[in-house]
Amino acid sequence: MLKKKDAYVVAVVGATGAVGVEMVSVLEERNFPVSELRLFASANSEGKVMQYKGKDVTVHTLTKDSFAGVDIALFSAGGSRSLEFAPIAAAAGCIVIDNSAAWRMDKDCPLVVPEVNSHHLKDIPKGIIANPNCSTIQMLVALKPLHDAAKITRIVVTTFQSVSGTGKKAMDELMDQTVALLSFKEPANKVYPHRIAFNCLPHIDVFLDNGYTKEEMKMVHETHKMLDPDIKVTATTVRVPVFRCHAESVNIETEKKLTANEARAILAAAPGVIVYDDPSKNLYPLQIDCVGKDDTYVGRVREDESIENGLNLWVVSDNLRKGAALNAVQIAEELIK
Ligand code: L14
Repeated sequence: MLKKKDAYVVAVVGATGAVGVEMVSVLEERNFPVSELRLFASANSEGKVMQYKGKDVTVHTLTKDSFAGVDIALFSAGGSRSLEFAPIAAAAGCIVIDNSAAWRMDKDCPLVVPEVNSHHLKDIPKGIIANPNCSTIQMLVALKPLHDAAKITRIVVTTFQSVSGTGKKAMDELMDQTVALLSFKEPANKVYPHRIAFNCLPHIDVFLDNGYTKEEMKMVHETHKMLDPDIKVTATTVRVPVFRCHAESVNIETEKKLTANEARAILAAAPGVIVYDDPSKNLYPLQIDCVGKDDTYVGRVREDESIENGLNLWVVSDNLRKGAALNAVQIAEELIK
């Protein structure tokens, strides 16, 4: 679908957002072959100037005519904008890689983590590829090699998600509330329904009729679409007062027995995974240490002694990098291979 070229016209839609900014820097860092970078955002960002490879690039208002001549469009501008503009971009001839939840469960849109299911990129009927949910991405980067080795039958996951997933306003809210509380002032909350500073909220995205949140059900449905529809998955997603990086407590049950040592060896050899696990030295992955990192870090690997074949893992990754911008750029890299 994508014509091979020496370099591509790349658009970033939602360029001024937390993920958009990261997309621009990941394109630069990885030296993606860009012949021209076009940045789009909503009207309030019109005329803003961003930097790419030492040059100024002006941000323009997204319109229906923004996509003429664009080869690859990376979208991170929210679900409703993706629903409206991704088909317009695809009709103009570009391949869309969309970071929102809008197209993920569309059977004609591949949902891809390159380490897990890059083969799903063979067929892109709508010209739209979906970038999975941040929490699902890092969980599957860690679980794919274990599934290949021992066949996972059930996953029980609890997430500890940073506020940057919600965007810059939420990062400001955590900062402002923390400053207010430490200054003996009353903190205001606008972004979340409750205070996030010094608190955890068992609530990410909206509640559904089954009592789960949409974020929790994304982890179920996206795991089925990308890894294996037969795995039983249940999730609890929790917002924690951390700025960046998500952590996850993941319990798996497998068909074949894996010892903790075997699991660590499999993970150490897996693409995109770093095992960081030495309890004798208090070593385990921490959200504050994974900021800006590309890999998914796994620690606290141990056998679940309550069942025959089970493991517990602690999985940490940067939600704005592997959970969003980096994974999107890696999909683009797969397309031009
Ligand atoms: O990509 O942390 O579906 O509030 C939507 C909720 C990303 C994270 C998605 C959050 C998520 C976001």
